[in-house]
Amino acid sequence: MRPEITETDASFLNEKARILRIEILKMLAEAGSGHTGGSLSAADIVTALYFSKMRHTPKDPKWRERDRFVLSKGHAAPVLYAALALSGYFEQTLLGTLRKLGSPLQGHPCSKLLPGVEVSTGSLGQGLSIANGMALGLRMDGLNSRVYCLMGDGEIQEGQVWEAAMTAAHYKLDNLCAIIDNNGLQIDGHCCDVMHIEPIAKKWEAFGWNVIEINGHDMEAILAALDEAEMAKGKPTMIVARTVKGKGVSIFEGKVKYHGLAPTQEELEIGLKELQK
Ligand SMILES: Cc1ncc(C[n+]2csc(CCOP(=O)(O)OP(=O)(O)O)c2C)c(N)n1
Ligand SMILES: [Mg+2]
Repeated sequence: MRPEITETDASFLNEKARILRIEILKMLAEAGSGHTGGSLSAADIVTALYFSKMRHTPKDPKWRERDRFVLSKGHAAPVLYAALALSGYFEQTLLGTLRKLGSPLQGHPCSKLLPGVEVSTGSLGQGLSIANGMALGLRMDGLNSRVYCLMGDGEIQEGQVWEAAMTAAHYKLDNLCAIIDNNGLQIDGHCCDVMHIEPIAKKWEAFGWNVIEINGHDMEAILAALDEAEMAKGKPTMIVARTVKGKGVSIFEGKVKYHGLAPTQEELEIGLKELQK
C-alpha cells in the first residue's frame, strides 16, 4: 500500500497539477476550441489518480493488472491527455495536435487511437455502466485491479447513471470508485437551475454506496478519500468532490461561458502568468 500521506507528497502532486493546468491551457489555445472549465476543475483529482493512486505502466498500457480510469465526462479530454503525456504514454509534443484532423487527440477521447485511453467517451451518462462492466470482469478474472470513473455533476442528470448506481451496489463492486466533479455548473448554467441534483451525497447513500465528500482541490483530502475508498468492503465508493469550474485561472473560475470555450491568446497569457506564480 502507498505510504502515509506527507506534506511532500501533496506538494509534489500540487506541482504536477499546476503543470497539467498549464498544458491544458496551451493545448486548448492552440486548438482554438474545446472545454476549458471542466478540464481545469478536474486537474487535481486526475493528478492524484495518475501520479499517486493508480497502478499503471505507461510503457505497457495494456498491462493486465493495471487500474482502470474511465473519463465519463469525456469533454474534459485535455486533462486526461495532459496526464497521459506527463506520465509517459506518448510524447508531450503530441498535445499540440489536439482536435487537429487526423490527430489521435480527438475532442473526446478515443481508445482506438491513443494508448492509455481505456474507453471512448463523450456521450455523457455511459461511463459508469462501462466501469461496472470492467469492475465485474476484473473480479471474475480474480484480479485486484481497481476501476476509477470520473463524472460531471451535470452528467448525473442522465437516467442511465442511476441504473448504473443500482447495479454497482447490487453487485457489491468494492473495486469501483466513482468521483463526481461537483463544480455546480453544466453547459447551460448552474446545475440547480437546469435540473436540481442535490442532495448528491444522500442520493448515492440511498443507492447503497459508500459516500465521501471532499474539497476536490485539497490534494491531501483527495488522496485520503481514494485510500478510504480502497478500504471500503462490500460497496462501491462515490467521492463527491466539491470543485470550482475553471479552477486555477481567475478569469475562468465559476464562469459558465468557459464550459466549452478555449482561451484566446490574450487569455492564455493571463492564465500562464497566474499559473506560473
Ligand atoms: C448525452 C450527451 N448529451 C449532451 C452532451 C453535450 N454536453 C457536453 S458537456 C455538457 C455539460 C456537462 O456538464 P457537467 O457534467 O457538469 O460537466 P463539467 O461541468 O464537469 O464540464 C453537455 C450537456 C453530451 N456530451 N452528451
Ligand atoms: Mg459540472
